[in-house]
Amino acid sequence: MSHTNQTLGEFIIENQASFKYTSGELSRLINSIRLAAKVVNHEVNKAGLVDIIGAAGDTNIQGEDQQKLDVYANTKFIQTMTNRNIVCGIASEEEDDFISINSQDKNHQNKYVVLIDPLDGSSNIDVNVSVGTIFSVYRRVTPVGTPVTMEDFLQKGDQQVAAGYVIYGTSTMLVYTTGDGVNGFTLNPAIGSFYLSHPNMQFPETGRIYSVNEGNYTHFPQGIKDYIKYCQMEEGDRPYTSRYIGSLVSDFHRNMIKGGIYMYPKSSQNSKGKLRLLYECNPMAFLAEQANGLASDGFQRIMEIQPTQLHERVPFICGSKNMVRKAEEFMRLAP
Ligand code: AHM
Ligand code: MG
Repeated sequence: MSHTNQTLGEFIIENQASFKYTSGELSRLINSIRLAAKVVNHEVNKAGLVDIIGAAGDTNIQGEDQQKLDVYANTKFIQTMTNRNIVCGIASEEEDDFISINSQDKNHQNKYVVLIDPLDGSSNIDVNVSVGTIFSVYRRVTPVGTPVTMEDFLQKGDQQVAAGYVIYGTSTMLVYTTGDGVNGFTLNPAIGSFYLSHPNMQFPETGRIYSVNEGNYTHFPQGIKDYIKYCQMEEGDRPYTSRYIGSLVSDFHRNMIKGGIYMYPKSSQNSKGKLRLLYECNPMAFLAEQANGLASDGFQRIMEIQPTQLHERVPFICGSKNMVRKAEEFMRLAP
């Protein structure tokens, strides 16, 4: 079948045999994410029309204001996966603790846990800028049929079996990997189906875009300051161009297509940076590596970091191989 008219549903069925474990459970899981993505997309698209934008009046565990759509997306993704009896545990940016899902049905004792940022970049919602959902999937390490424990969630990124994001942008896309490359599907809103529009996505080895919040420049480590100056220097294919949306999914998506580097370094105010290892950096790192890119904390592969807490943060440098390697060189010289 030509990829131009292949739907996500068809793609999942056709590729099920290539998954490492072929019980169909992972396929059902991706399918439930696809469904929740459509529901959230419908809500995000009308955010400007109805009284749903604005803070929900609550704060999450990190003390940030929750937007109404964050709460909505969180509920929808959790509901969809819980009602369909698809996973044994869920951790979310919007939930203080992980959720354990205990099936009484012996035939439905699930193996997978999902970690999710239901609506990343949500400070952009009020101004009609693209936001996204990020997800990461692991096989549980504790025995099937018992309640999940923290151990099931605190796995290194290189243990992920699937990861992806939904970008609610000028068009809505679902981009994911199961460890066999990265494929992107675009939603046809008239029909309500995702179609394979970006098969086998790859970061160009070198790009010309750097994405970083330069407002924090004075607080960055010297290595990052030096790398930014290098990007701005007139030499060879430089100066590079600067693009920063402030919405990780959108910045990553653009860089993957055009070639570039995204950085959220540590700073003198924040020794671990801002982004969360488990449901922001690890899934993006898995996608990046599957798309010929790299993801690093400046010194080591993101996916080799042993997590110790559900909501821990980590400095994040991700994108085209040659650019990430160059940034690491600068970091080694001036950490
Ligand atoms: P959020 O999870 O609270 O939405 O924060 C994550 C977002 C990323 O999408 C984005 O890249 C980053 O925060 C932007 O942060 P800043 O505004 O500090 O540049
Ligand atoms: Mg987030």
